[in-house]
Amino acid sequence: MAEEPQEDCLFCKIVAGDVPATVVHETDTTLAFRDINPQAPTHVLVIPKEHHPDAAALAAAAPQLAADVLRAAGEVAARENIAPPGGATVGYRIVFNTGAGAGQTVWHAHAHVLGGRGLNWPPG
Ligand code: IU
Repeated sequence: MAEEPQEDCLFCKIVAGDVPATVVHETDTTLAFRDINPQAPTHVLVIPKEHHPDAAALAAAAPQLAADVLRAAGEVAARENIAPPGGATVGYRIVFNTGAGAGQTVWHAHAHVLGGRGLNWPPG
């Protein structure tokens, strides 16, 4: 089910162009921009342009759109030169923090694409 832009949603405002962001990739349905507080040399957020509150809600309501976000995340990784193949040090992480206890602070579904350094497991 399509959701309307939410007036109080930061990422809806970025989609609308009302809040600036450093956009690195855009498709008809997704937008990718650099995180303002990067946790790795590459830290890009990929969002559906349509408002969904988190990744699970997105996948349940709009599975094709969820797939669009994942495909865009892969395209961002390729552009940022963090995608395999490229040797043992190349790789990236796609993270959907879901719920406050997992660190979600913006209630518009978004994939973090992180790479450009070694990434430990398990995550914190
Ligand atoms: P989270 O998974 O909901 O915690 O991710 C939200 C991210 O949005 C977080 O990494 C912030 O640094 C980032 N962010 C941003 O890029 N631009 C902003 O204006 C704000 C947050 I507020």
